[in-house]
Amino acid sequence: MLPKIFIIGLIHLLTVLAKDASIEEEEYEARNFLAVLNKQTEKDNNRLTKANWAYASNLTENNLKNQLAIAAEVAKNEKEAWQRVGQYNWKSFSDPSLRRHFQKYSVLGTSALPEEKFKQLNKIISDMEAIYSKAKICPRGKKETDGEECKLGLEPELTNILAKSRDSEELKHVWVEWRNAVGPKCRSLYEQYVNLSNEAARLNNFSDTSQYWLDDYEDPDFKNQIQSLWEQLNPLYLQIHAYVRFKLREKYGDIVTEKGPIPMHLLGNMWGQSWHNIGDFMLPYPDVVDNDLTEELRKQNYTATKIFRTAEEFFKSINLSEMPDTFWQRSILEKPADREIVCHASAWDFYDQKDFRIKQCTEVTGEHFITAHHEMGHIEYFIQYKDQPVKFREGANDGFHEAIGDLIALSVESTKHLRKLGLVHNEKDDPKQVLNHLFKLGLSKITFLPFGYLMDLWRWDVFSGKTKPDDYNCKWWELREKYQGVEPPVDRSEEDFDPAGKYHIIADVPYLRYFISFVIQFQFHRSLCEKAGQYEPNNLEKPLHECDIYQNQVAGNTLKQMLAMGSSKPWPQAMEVITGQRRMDASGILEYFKPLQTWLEQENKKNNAHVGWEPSKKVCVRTRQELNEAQKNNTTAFSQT
Ligand code: X8Z
Ligand code: ZN
Repeated sequence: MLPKIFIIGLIHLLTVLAKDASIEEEEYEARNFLAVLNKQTEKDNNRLTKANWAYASNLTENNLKNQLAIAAEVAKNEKEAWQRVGQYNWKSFSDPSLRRHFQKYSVLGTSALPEEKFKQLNKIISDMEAIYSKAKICPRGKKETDGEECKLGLEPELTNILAKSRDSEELKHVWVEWRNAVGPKCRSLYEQYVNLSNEAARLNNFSDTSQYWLDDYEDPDFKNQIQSLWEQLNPLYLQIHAYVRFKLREKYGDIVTEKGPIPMHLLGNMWGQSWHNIGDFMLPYPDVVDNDLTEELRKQNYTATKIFRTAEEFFKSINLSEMPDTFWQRSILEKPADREIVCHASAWDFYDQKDFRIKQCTEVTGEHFITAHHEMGHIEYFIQYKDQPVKFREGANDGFHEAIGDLIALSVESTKHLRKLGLVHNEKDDPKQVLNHLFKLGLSKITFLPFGYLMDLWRWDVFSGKTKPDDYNCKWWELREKYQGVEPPVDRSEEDFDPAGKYHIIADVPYLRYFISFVIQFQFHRSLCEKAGQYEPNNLEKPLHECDIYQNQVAGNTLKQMLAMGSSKPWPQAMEVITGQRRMDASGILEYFKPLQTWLEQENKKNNAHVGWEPSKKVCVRTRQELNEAQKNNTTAFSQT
C-alpha cells in the first residue's frame, strides 16, 4: 500500500501537470491564432496605408471617399478580431511575449466607435487636414480681389517669410493671416473631434482621450516624470530666453519689452517652436566666420535627392540599412506643382516589409537637411523592426521613433562631420566658433522644450473637459505665456482658434513624443559616443558636442539592436540596450549645452538682462467685439494721459 501522503502528492502533481498541459495547449492554439491574425492585420494595414497615402499626396474628394471607405472596412475587421481576442484567457498565459502581443490587440482604438461615428470622426480629421494644407493668404498690402498674388501657402512661402523677413509688420501680417485662414474654419470641427475621440476612448475603458494617449507609456507615473524633466530643464531655457529677448530688443526696439514675454512673430518660425532662423543676428561672437549651412548646400548644388542620399550614406556607414529601390521610386521628396498635398514631412511604413516612403516638400535649406535625417530615422526604424509581428512594429514608445533621426543629425551637425562633408571649410575650430555653433543648436533644441511640453498639456485638459470649448483659445495663450514666455503680436479672442494653426493639433497627432525625443536623443547620443570612444565624462578633449559617430559600427550595432526590438518589450528595456539605464534623464542635454549655459549666465549678468518674464499686456477675451471695445477704451485712456 502506498502511504496516503504519497497519493495526495501524486494527485497534486498530476493536476499540476494536466493544468500545465492545458495551458501549454491553449498557448499553442493562441500562437496559431495570432499568426493568422498577424497576416490579416498586415494586409489591412497595407490597404489602409495605401489609401491614406493616396489622399495625403493628392487631396481630392475621390481620394477622400476611398480612404474613408477603406478605413471603415478595416475598422470592421479590427472589431471582429478584437472580439475573438477577448475570448482568450490571455492574462493568465505564462509566456510574457504572448501576453504582450494579446495586450496590444486588446486595445481597439477608434474602431470601437459605431460605424457612422467612426466615419464621421475620420472625415472631420481629413477635412481639417485639407483646410490646413490648402490654406492660402495674401502678401501684405494685397486683398483677395488681387487674385493671383493671394496664393501664399505655409510651405514654402510663409515658412520662408517667417524665417527671413526682419520687417516686424510683415511678420505680424503673415502670423495673423495664417491663423485667420485656418483657425475659425476648424473650431467647430475640432469640438466635434474632441467629443468623438473621447467617445472612442471611453469605449476602450479610458476616461478620455488623454488617458488613452498616456496609456502607451505603460507607466501611471509618466506625467510626473515629464513634469520633473521640464523642471530640470527650465533654468537653461530661462537663460536662452533672456538672452534672445535682450537681442531682439536691440534689433526691434520697444515692441519687445525689457521684462515681458517675447512677441512670437519675431522668432523665425510660425509657432515660435524653434528659433534657429534668427541666430544670424544674435550670435555670441558675431565677428568670427559663421558657417551658413543653407548657403553652402546651395553653393554646392544640393538637390532634394542629394540631401536624402547624403543622409542614407550616414546610416549605411554605421551598419544600418540602405533605402530600398522602391523608396526612391515612390517617395515624394519635392512639392508637386500640379496638385494639393499635405506638405508636413512624414515617413510611411506600408506593413509589407518592403514598401517604405517619405513625403516631404523639401527645400534646399539647412532646416530641411536636418528634417531629411529626421524622416530617414523613422524609415530606418521601420526597416529594422520589419520582421516583428505588426503590433510590435512601433517605436519602444513614440518618443523613441522621433529621436532616431535627430540622434543621427546630432553627429551630422557637428562641425567635425560637416567638415568631412565639405560643408564647413575652415581647418580648425576656434572656441568662439564652437560656442556660436552650440548657440545655434540651442536655438533649435532648448527653445523647443516648453513648446513640446505644452502642446499636450493643452490637449489633455481639453480632452478631460477641464478646459471648456469657450476657453480653448485663451487657455492656449495662458500656457504659451506660462511655459514659453511668448505672446501673440496682437490681442486674441475666442473667435480665433490658434491651436489649429499647428499641424499636429488638427491632424490628431499626439505631441508629447517630441518632448520625450528632445530629451532622450541626448541620452542616446552620449551613450553611443562613449561606445565609439569619442566622449569621456569630464575630459575636455572629448566634449559631447564634438562627437560624430560616423562609420562607427559598434555604436551602429547597438542602435540597430534596439531598433529591431520595436515595441516588443516595454520601453525601459529598449533604453537599457543603448544607455544601460531604464529612465529618461535630463542630464544628457544639460551636459551637451553646459558650456553654452555657463556663457549665457555670464552674458545675461553682464547685460543686466532680466531673467524670466512679467505678465503679458496682450489680452485674450471672448469676442472680437469685446476686444474692439477694450482697445477703444484703451486708446481713449491713453490719449487722456
Ligand atoms: O512633425 C515633425 C516631423 C515629422 S514627425 C517633421 N516634427 C515636429 C514639428 O514639426 O512640429 C519634428 C520636430 C517637431
Ligand atoms: Zn518624426
